Amino acid sequence: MAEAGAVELVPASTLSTSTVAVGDWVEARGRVALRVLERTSLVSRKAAGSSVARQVIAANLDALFIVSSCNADFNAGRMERFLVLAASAGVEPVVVLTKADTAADPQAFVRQAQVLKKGLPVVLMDAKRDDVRMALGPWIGPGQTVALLGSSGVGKTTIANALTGGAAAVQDIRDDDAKGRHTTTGRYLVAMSGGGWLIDTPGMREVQLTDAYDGIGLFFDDLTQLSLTCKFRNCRHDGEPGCAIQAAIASGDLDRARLVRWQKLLSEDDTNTATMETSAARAAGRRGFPKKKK
Ligand SMILES: Nc1nc2c(ncn2[C@@H]2O[C@H](COP(=O)(O)OP(=O)(O)OP(=O)(O)O)[C@@H](O)[C@H]2O)c(=O)[nH]1
Ligand SMILES: [Mg+2]
Repeated sequence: MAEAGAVELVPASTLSTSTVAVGDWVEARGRVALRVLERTSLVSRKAAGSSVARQVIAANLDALFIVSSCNADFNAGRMERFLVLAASAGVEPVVVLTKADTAADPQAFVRQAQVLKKGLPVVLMDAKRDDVRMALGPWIGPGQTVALLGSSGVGKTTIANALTGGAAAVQDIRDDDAKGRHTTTGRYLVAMSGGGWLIDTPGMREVQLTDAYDGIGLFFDDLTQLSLTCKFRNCRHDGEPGCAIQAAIASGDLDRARLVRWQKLLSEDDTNTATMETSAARAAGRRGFPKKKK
């Protein structure tokens, strides 16, 4: 995308297309893309399935719209993973709850999302009928780049169409379990009608973390801080004396389920990051690079 509109570029021989992500800005001469400009943010996850690769989702985002509908799709654990992805990338998260028109008590979903993090913006809407541009106004506009993430069928493309004036395909979800049909199949960037850029993405079934230690620490900053006051530095918060986390649970200040989720994400991130480092080292060894010292 250039000042004059969409331009099709060819990569220079020195530019590997595998290093370019949706949302990247490139320096171009004529129709030749020379290099990727420095990114302000990069949202990524562990690629789905058993692969040990990291999948880049989008570059240079200012805000991430984490979309869920007010029905069986809503899942606090999955939402928390999206929130950690945003924290890892230093991108502002916004929870967008669609299909308010179909729920008996939509505010119950708002409350469940709000407790995930103090001060988290949560926007409730009927994406088909409400003024979506007004509802998301604080995060969109000239110079802003935003992306929509969430499961299939939650209304990401419905929101994208409202913000861009486009008519990308949307499709009904299944009646029995509210699951979508994976209508959007690629990530793409479009100009928003009021300025700024929007990235729509295909529905994600699974969000596995990798290299997200800092993001988990930021998202669970209250637990991170509290654990620093445990008697033992290597406290596992599992019955050791002087454990500040267990004390907070006992006094009702901390929900035990949140501790379990924090530990689960840390352990998953640790395993995935270690596996990825090992496979990168192996690949480097195969290419004849020196192996990492143990
Ligand atoms: N009633 C109601 N229906 C909605 C709302 N938002 C989206 N829908 C409908 O939900 C269905 C799925 O919407 P999409 O926008 O295709 O969902 P998506 O998240 O882009 O799905 P994938 O592309 O498969 O990831 C469509 O039939 C939409 O018309 C809403 O707020 N209320
Ligand atoms: Mg879609």
